[in-house]
Amino acid sequence: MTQLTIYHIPVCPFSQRLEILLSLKGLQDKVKFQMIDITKPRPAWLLEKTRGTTSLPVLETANGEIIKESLVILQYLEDIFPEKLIAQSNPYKRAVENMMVRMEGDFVSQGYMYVLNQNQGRREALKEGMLKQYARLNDFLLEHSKSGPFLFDQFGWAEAVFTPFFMRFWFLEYFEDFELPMDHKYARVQEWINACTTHSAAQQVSKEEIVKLYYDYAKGAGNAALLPGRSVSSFTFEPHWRTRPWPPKDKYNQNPTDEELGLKLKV
Ligand SMILES: N[C@@H](CCC(=O)N[C@@H](CS)C(=O)NCC(=O)O)C(=O)O
Repeated sequence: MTQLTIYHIPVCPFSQRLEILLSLKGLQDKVKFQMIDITKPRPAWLLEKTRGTTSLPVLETANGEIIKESLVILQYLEDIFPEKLIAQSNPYKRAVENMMVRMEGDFVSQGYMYVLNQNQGRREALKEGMLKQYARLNDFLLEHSKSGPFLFDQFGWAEAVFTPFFMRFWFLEYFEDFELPMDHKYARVQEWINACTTHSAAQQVSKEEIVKLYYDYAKGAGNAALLPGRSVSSFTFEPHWRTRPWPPKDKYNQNPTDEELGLKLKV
C-alpha cells in the first residue's frame, strides 16, 4: 500500500476533516499523520517540500508529491480509496453537497473573526453575523433535507467538512456564551449539529482540548503568535493540555500569565 503522510497541526479543524473521512472509510491506518509543532518555526525540510508556505495540512504522496488545501486533499483521498465512497455519486446530489461545501468559507471566517475579537463594542454585531451564518445553513437544510438529521441518508461529505468547525466553535460557547436560540430559524441546523458532533467518526477532539489550546485565539493571537507578557503559546505540546486549568471565560478583562494558564513546565 502506498505510504501517504499528512503533516498537520494538533486539533487543526482542517486536518480533522481528513481524519473523519478516513474514519468513515475505515482506513485510518492507511495514512501516517505527522504532527508539526506550530509554536516553533517550521522546519526547513518541511518548508522545502511546501515551497515556503506554512499552512497545514499538507499531504505527501509516496513519490514525494505535495498536495495542499484540506478540501483538495479530501477529494484526493476519496479518489485513491474508492472502495467506500463518501461523496454522493448521483450528479444532482453531489451538486447539492458541493453547494453546501461552498458555504463553509464564510461560516469559518465569521467564527474565527468572532473568537479573535478584542473589542467589546463589536460583540453584538459579531453574534448577529454568526447567527446569520447558522440561519443560512438552516435554510439550506430545510430546502434539501427537511427530515434530517444529515444532508443525505447518513453522515457524509458535507458533514466531514463542517463538523470540525461545529466543534471548534465550542470556543464561542465558552468565551462568548454564544448559543443558538431556541427558534425555528435554527432548529434544523441545531439538529444537524447535534447529529454531526456526536457521530462516532468525528470524536478526535474534545471541548476541553479546544478551549485550552485556542485560548490565545480568544485573546486575539492566531497561529501560535505570542501575546504581550507571555512566553509560551497555548498551542504548546507541553505541558499537556489535560494538566492545565480551564482558562478564564472572561477574555476581555483578564490577562493571565503563562503560570496561571499552566503553561510552564514544573522543574
Ligand atoms: N485553506 C486551508 C486552511 C488551513 C489552515 O488555516 N491551517 C492552519 C491550522 S488550523 C495553519 O496551518 N495555520 C498556520 C499557518 O498558516 O502558518 C485548508 O483548508 O487546508
